[in-house]
Amino acid sequence: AHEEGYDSLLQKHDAKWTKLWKASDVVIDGDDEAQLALRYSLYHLLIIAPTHSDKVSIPARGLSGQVYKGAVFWDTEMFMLPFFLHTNPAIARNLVMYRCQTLDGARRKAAEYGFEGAFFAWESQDNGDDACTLFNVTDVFTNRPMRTYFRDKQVHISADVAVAIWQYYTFTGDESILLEGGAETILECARFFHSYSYFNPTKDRYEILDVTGPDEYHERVNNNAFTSYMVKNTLEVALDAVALLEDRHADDLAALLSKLDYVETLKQIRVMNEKLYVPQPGGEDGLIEQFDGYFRLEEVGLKELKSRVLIPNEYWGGGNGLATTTRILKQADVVLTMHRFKDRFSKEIKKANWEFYEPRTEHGSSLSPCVYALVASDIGSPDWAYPYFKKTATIDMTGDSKQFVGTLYIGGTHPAANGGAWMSAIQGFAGVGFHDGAFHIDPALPQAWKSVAFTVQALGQRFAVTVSHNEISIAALAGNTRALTFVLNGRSVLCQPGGQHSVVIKEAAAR
Ligand code: IFM
Repeated sequence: AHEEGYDSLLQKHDAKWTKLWKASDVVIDGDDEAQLALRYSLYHLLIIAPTHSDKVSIPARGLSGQVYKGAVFWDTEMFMLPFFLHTNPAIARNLVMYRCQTLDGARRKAAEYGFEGAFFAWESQDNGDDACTLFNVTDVFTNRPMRTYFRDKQVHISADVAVAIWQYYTFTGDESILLEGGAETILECARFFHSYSYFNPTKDRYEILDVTGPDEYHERVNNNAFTSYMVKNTLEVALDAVALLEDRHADDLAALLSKLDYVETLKQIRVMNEKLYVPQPGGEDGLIEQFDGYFRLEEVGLKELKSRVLIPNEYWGGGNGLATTTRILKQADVVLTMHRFKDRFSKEIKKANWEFYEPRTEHGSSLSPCVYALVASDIGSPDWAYPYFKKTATIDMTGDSKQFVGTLYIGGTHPAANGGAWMSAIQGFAGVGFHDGAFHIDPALPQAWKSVAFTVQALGQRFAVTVSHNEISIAALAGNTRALTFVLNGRSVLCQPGGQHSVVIKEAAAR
């Protein structure tokens, strides 16, 4: 470095950051505070992203401290991956490959619990082994370790991983990920769920029992909505991956099925996919019950529950926590299901569930507010979304987050919230989605925002997008080699290399 000299190093540094910001920046016109907070969030994601290796991923507190032992959670797949997929697919690939590289750790964990396939670590280390301890909360009343079931029962982690791999493939078209461990990982996750599931002969259906969903205050529940939808999605992507390989890489598929001894399993997975129970919106109110029996729990307001706290930082979950016997949830669960599977629910159903679950959500996890922002934007209520976006985007600027669970300090930076801030702005307010090979843009900007401009990419093609209250503009960026379809507020356009399109919109009215 000394030999190269300060000026040259500074120039290189500057060039690198310019390139990164060009791909990742989001420019908000009309809201300087949001602009600062969002850039701050993106900066944090960029400085901890593994650009150099596909054997590491991003831990839940980045590199800011020792809490969670530097381990990787579902935070990465669920809340950070979308930003990288849309802006920097090489990093997205590294994140996804980390899971493929740690498949053996997930196999070890499945075997340890007596299951088949791959059960990913709740707190994943370098080799995929689980850093999560069985007693990971200290009871503030007795000062004794408390049994929790994060490690044993948050099985949705294997679904989060499998679906992320497929998402990477559909977003980038990069089939190599499937051949380099992606397909194997997806199939092993599906196999895990088959072995974990219970076939209910009376109801002639598979069920996913004894799990802990995102809402960690209610452990070991049956038919948790989020978990069951994600498991179903895992089976679907496993079958999609098999169909794709059959079509395009038949020899690789045959070798994989034989290596994994998977021919029988594949048949079982097809049947399970047909017969898996996923909780549906019920009754006149259209609510999805978070898990079996949730509606029978005590109805109590958050304020009232807080007034029952005896010792600051006492844990609300576990066997006898304050929230355990009530309908108060730690973080978005059913509403996260509404976001992940937005096309499977009507606006009315999403609204009803948002309105029901929001007042009952403590937002005790930094992963929660952005989900409420996303679904509020999706139903055309950006002003409901805005405070949740702000909470997410400013979390590490204000320090306004939970700092202790029991006696454990859990402060530090919050990369999942940083990713959630990007999601709320781009997938929420700007209304960007990518599915079936096309970008869909249905904005619902908050009042304060005059416009938002950003870059997105998919299938190797990059575009500049500007969204205002009455117009969406897109422009293909230099280097594009093929056309991509955009559905802008319901109107379909084919954006050729070098192409530009604008459509006038009646914002939110279309939703
Ligand atoms: O992964 C999260 C979990 O959902 C809630 N507790 C903190 C974890 C790490 O951020």
